Amino acid sequence: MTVQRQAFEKVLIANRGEIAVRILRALRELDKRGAVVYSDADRTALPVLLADEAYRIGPGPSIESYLRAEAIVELATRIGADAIHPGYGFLAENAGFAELCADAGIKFIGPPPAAMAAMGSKIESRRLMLAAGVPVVPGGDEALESLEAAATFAQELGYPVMLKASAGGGGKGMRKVRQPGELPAAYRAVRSEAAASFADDTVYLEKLVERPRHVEIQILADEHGKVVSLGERECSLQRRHQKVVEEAPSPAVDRDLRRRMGEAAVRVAGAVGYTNAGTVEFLLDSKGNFFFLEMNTRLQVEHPVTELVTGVDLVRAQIAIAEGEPLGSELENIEPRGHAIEVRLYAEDPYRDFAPSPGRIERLRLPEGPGVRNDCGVYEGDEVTILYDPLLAKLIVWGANRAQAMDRLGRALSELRIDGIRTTAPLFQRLLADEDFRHGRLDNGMLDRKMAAGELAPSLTAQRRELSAIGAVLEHLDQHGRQTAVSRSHGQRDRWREAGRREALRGRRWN
Ligand code: MV4
Repeated sequence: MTVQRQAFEKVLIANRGEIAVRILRALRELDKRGAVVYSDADRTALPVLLADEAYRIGPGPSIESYLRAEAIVELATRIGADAIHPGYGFLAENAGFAELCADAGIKFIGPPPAAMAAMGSKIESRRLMLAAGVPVVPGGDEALESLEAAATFAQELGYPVMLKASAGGGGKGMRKVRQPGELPAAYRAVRSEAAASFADDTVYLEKLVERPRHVEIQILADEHGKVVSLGERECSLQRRHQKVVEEAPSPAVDRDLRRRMGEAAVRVAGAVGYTNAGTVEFLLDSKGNFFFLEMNTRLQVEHPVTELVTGVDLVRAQIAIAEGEPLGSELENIEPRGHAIEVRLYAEDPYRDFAPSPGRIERLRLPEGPGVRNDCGVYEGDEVTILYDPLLAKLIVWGANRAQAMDRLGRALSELRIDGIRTTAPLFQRLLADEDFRHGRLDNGMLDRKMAAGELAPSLTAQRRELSAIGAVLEHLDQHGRQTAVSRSHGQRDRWREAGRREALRGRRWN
């Protein structure tokens, strides 16, 4: 294998928000120039302020800006960038974009286009995994051409089953089928959904795995044929396929299971000629059986929890791999040290069905101190638009064990302050008080169930505190109106107390 070795001097980041900031930080540490693209809506966004160079790429809507593959590659050529980092989302898993980069002589910091394409068809990737000796959910490895074929095969597999679109992924285009009577409607629904969403209506069947965990393995693969596993992340706390909390290691994975899942993930990467950073998703059932689901051919949002328990800087590793560096032997057989938890701060109101909450961030105070990391893409005074993914920031904590990590998270959340917009922050204090979460009893439907049951609703004390804060301000206004002379002679302590009351009203903290 001949590998191109090239030290990058300038890297263009084809992304925005917290991940653009994360990549800029890695480049700065490596003494490389970091350039970003930005849309009109992001003219004054944090990555633009932090970058060495910033270039307008188009109007606000991502289809006219961050998704303009050709314009971004042309820009990279024009500014003399050696490589493009796609981050996650946007063009990160677009094999055509990776090809455009290659054609222009720009290194795409990610896997080869063929490895990305191999993971596109679920039926195809299932066959590949079976051949590579990687466990997949029992099911069919051929397209179902008719409802009759589906019914026959479902009977053979045994109900309940999961009907899936071959071109699907990330939760789109699938239906649980518990009994034969439900099959016709599910069959029609998945086929038409798949045709509409993916322009490919191929469907297949799997045995339904009940209340599984989502456990994924982080791998790194260099361009010299070496692949290593950096262990797992537990990502079962999701809301409608949107992850909300991730942790490493998984409370359900011991050393032996970690080794077996790691070996399977390494075989997955080998089977498709993978290079760079990637994630292999598995379903883990209640008996400790794991099954390959899909591979994410990009850096993931939740990569920091792996960084905190392994000490490996994944973005730095991605850049080194793309430069042609071989992976060192220190990356073999890494065991997690301590425990890390990430919570995602979305500009959404968790108590209004996660409705978007755009607006101006009036105040932003991020927690600090031992074991606390903020990957934040916004600043105080920033405007949050509804044009893009609502992820504002990630709060990640590390502790010597899971209990200490939870204590840290609670302490960090008590320091966190975001005013002006609603965020998912209040949810996490409630989650920390939940017995199932505390004991690590998680599955991929748990968050939806608990939200629906109102188990994570704001506590009575939190609601009472909000009301009493409002009351305190009303009382203050009343006093202030009648006793101007007295309030002018207020001491320092009183001014602090008044300021606190005002903030309490503005902040509307539920925690
Ligand atoms: C499943 C499953 C249960 N049984 N397949 C959801 C996303 C897509 N990658 C596959 N998914 C699932 N496939 C069988 N045979 C349950 C899910 C699933 C899920 C998986 C991972 C994380 C969250 C999830 C939420 C609901 C359903």
